[in-house]
Formats: sequence, C-alpha cells, structure tokens
Amino acid sequence: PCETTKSLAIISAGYCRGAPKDGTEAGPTAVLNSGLFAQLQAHFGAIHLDIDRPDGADIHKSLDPDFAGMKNPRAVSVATKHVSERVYEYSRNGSLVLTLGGDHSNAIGSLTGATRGLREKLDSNVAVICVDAHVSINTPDTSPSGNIHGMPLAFATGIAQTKGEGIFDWIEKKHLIDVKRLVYVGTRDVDDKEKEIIATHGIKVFDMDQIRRNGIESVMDEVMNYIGGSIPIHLSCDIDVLDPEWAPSAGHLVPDGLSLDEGQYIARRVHSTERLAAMDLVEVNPSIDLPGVQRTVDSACFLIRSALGVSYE
Ligand code: Z70
Ligand code: MN
Ligand code: MN
Repeated sequence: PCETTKSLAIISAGYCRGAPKDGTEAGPTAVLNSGLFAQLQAHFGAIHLDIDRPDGADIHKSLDPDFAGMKNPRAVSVATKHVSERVYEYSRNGSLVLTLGGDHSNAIGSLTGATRGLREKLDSNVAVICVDAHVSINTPDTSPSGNIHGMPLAFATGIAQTKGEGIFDWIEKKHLIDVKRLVYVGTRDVDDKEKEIIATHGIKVFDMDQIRRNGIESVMDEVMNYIGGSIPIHLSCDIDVLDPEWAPSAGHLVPDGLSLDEGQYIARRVHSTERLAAMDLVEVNPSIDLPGVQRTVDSACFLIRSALGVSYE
C-alpha cells in the first residue's frame, strides 16, 4: 500500500476551452469560496494552492483554428500541459492533489500528471475511477462535437494520439494511464463510437442501469475488486454524474443520475481505502441555472469532503 498522504495540494484549473459553453472558469473559485477552503485548511493544515494561469486564454481564437477534429486545440494543450506539470510535481512529492475544473479536458492534465508522479515516487501504476454521466473517451476522429472535454480519457490512455505542433505534443509514454486500470461508474450517455472504443479495449464500465439493478454498495464492491488492493487511486468526478436535481449547473444535463447519497457512498468507499492519491472535480458551471448554482456547489463540496475524509461543524 502507498504511504498515507500528509499534505494537500489544490490546483485551480478553471480552463474552459474544452467545452462549448463558457462558465466553468468560475468553478474553482465558487467551490473553494463556499467554505471548503477553510474546512480543508482546518483538516490538512497548510495547503499548496496553485492558481497560476498559463491557460491558453491568451491564445486568440483566430490563432487557434480547429485541428484534426478538435476545437481550441492549442489553448487546451497549453492549459492541460500546465496542469499536468503542477500535478506531477505535487504527486511526486507525496501530496494528495485535488484539481478543480474547469471543463473535463483539464483531466488530461491531472491524470497524466498524477500518473507520471506516482510512477516516479511509488513505482506504481494508478487506478482511475471515473465518475461521469459520459465516458469522455472520444478520440478526435470519433468525436461528434470536436469538444475536447469529451476526450480526456482517450488522451490520458494514449487511445487518442493525435498531435500537432503545440497540440498535445507534450504527451509522452510516461504520462499514460493503463487502460486496464480504468473503471467508470454512473454512465448513462455514451456515444456509439465510444461504445466501440470501450469494447475494443475491454474497459470496465458500471453504468446507471447496473447501479439501479444491483445497488451502489454492490457495484462499489465490484469496482474495488476490479482495481485490486494495493495501487493508488485517482478519482475523476464530472459533476454531471449526479442527477440534475443535485447538480443543475452543469453544461450537459443527463437525467436519471446518481443521488447525492450515492455519490457520497462512492467517495467514502474511495476514502476508506486510504489510497486516494489524486482527485478531479470538473464541469461545475456557475453561469448555468443561476438559482441552482449553490446547490451544485454544495454537492461538489460534499463529494470532495467525503473523498478526502473531511468532516466539519
Ligand atoms: C459527447 C461529446 C460531454 C460533458 C458533454 C458529450 C461529452 N460525448 N461531456 N458534457 N461533460 O461531445 O464527445
Ligand atoms: Mn459528463
Ligand atoms: Mn466528462
């Protein structure tokens, strides 16, 4: 087992060019300022908070034309490379790393950074539990939209290898997660071509139907069994995995999702392994459904506290 983590690093990754709608750039501030930062500080003591922004926002849209089926590819490449390098340094030094999006393309950075860092530090692969209504594993070739937030797992596994000058040319073998250590929970909106990718690579998926049939406890037993008992865990949470009742301020609402209790159960199970090494929380969009923003932010904070084992009064 990996050693217990002593310090927490938070990467504020409010980069939003991977999604069709703006707004997720305000996600990290909304989540941290709702009381979470103080609660995490009380629990962990000093926190490394990283809010630099070499985020590609300075790359004017006219200088970032579509490339091989991707929208805003240079901006997203710059932002994810930055996130990857920051997460890498903190992971290698033994911190638990929390990355707050931003859209799901930021997970290209956090997944590759944590994988590289943990390989160096522990000589271990990482298991990735991706909690999302989608599988977010389109390649630029299969993507129906060209939005890179639908592609993070394809780039982080190496299934997508599309590169150009300044476009994901920073991704090397040392960054890639092992597709056999990837498991999804809560999916319910998967593109046909994504289904083919999942089948071709034998990726493990526990969709909403299975959760409704067997219950979240039994599904999480199977998840834990599948990833095995010793390697560090990266929990990647797209807030749209929750039912829109619990997370209305997300860009792509899909009905019949997880209840907040089920989300909390997943997070607690991960916490109880004592092997959580990195977590993402992405796609909180405070410009969508303004009356529901606080509810969405509260749900996000609840999932984060549950995964990190933080209680507060
Ligand atoms: C679709 C695509 C997606 C989030 C939408 C949608 C993907 N599969 N992910 N909203 N969070 O465009 O690739
Ligand atoms: Mn999603
Ligand atoms: Mn997603």
